[in-house]
Amino acid sequence: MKKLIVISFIGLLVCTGILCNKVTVDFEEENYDTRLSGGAATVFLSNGKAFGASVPGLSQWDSYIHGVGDKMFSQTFITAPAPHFGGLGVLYNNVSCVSCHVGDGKGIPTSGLINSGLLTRLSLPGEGLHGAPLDIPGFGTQLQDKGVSGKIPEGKLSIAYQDKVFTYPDGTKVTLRNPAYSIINAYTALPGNHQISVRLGPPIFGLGLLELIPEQTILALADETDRNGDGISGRPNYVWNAFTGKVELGRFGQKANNPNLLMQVASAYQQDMGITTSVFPKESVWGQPQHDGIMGQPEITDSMLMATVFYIQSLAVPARRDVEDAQVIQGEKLFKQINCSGCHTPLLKTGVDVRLASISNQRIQPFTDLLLHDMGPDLADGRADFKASGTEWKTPALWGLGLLSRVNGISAFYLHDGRARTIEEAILWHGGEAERSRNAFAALSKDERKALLRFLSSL
Ligand code: HEC
Ligand code: HEC
Ligand SMILES: [Ca+2]
Ligand SMILES: [Ca+2]
Ligand SMILES: [Ca+2]
Repeated sequence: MKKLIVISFIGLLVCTGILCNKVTVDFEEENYDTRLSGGAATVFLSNGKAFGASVPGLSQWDSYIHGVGDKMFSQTFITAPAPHFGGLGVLYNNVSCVSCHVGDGKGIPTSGLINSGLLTRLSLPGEGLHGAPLDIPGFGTQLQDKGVSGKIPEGKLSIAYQDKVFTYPDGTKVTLRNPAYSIINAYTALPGNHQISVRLGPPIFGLGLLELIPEQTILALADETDRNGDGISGRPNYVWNAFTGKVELGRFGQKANNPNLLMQVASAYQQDMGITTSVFPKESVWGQPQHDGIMGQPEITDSMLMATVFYIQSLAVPARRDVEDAQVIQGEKLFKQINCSGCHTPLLKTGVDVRLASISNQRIQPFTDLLLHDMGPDLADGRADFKASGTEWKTPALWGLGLLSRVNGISAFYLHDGRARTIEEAILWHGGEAERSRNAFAALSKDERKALLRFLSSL
């Protein structure tokens, strides 16, 4: 616990900007190497391991901790009692972090299978404690679809995809798959008014950099009343931090529903795998019939938890490729011209992390504003998450986009629930605040669309 406090104190210094404010660094925009997506935290890898490299320049000690975290991330946990890596369940969604974040990239959207990278958030309409989604009695706010031997899962997600054809103004057709979700085999009755949000595990590299973007930078990108009239009105989420006991800016999770990596990782252990920590010492099934009501020791130690957090903080970003290709350069211009960049912010600067020079003060190209946007009815899950409404999603980072399928070895899946099978499909789903951009994309010539897609694949 002591270690945790020291580390989070350092984190607090960083997050409150005490350090960030004092440091001003001038970035040279001319002659900058545009391949450096993560600044000094960039690695030149474009193979299946492109998301799994540590940031350059780690000390020997930091490399050691990164390695411990790497083990924690890829470790398959088993049922307690076990001498090592026990504690899985009582109920859980998967047996390891890596099974939902394959190769530190995305998960694979299947239901129920062992490699399913999907999870289903649940709630009742209204607000729970501290503005969180409201628990469903007997289920909590996440559906655990697997259980250890002798325990019954809370239920299973059923997915039915239906084809939906999009026709470009030039007559070209693209078939999208529209998902319909429901929960089947619930272990006890689910209230009729329950809400569900199905989400696919996103990539986890480069997140140390995103955690370091000064809060003022993110807030400055928000335009809640759309003063500049471009149809885009991003706004921040504010969420509960159970560790500090405060409401803080949300950054992680697909609705920016988590304030920092410590909270994100500790809740993943608890909710996704059934592993308790000192941050969340109660099992996810606490208070449900299948729990014995006994709160034991945390199932992993603080140093194991912090190593997992550090592992994620110190994962590098893969460099861009083909940046001098004429088609890629044309695509980049179009990306700005049709205002994709209105949400997918190309360039940001990080603040200071006193432990890690290579992620501090970096010029990065994440292509996200970390803000919430109304994406229209077709993408809506209808479930609020703190300040995020049922139609809002956080802009995802686009770095590494062209490498996703190489990393998971199967195929890449896009959008919050993996419904899109290509980057083009993902764009065509954009609605709401992104409708103008989507329409402008559809109105481009075939060659221009190709150029834009080529640019996105170079990220
Ligand atoms: C069952 C699949 C699953 C498992 C297991 C899982 N995750 Fe995730 N992870 C997700 C999903 C889905 C999200 C998005 C959650 C949301 O939007 O609320 C996510 C989000 C994250 C994020 C935030 C990413 C971002 O860009 O906002 C991090 C970091 C993360 N997980 C780390 C972990 C760690 C560490 C573990 C193991 C302790 C783990 N995950 C286990 C599915 C999973
Ligand atoms: C109003 C803000 C906004 C605009 C404008 C916008 N996007 Fe997005 N984009 C988002 C959000 C939010 C998501 C996530 C939606 C979801 O998961 O349901 C997203 C998702 C994506 C994805 C999928 C990423 C992944 O890993 O799954 C791609 C690719 C993408 N956008 C490209 C573009 C392009 C190209 C344009 C311009 C034609 C564009 N976006 C315009 C907000 C925006
Ligand atoms: Ca457990
Ligand atoms: Ca549950
Ligand atoms: Ca605006």
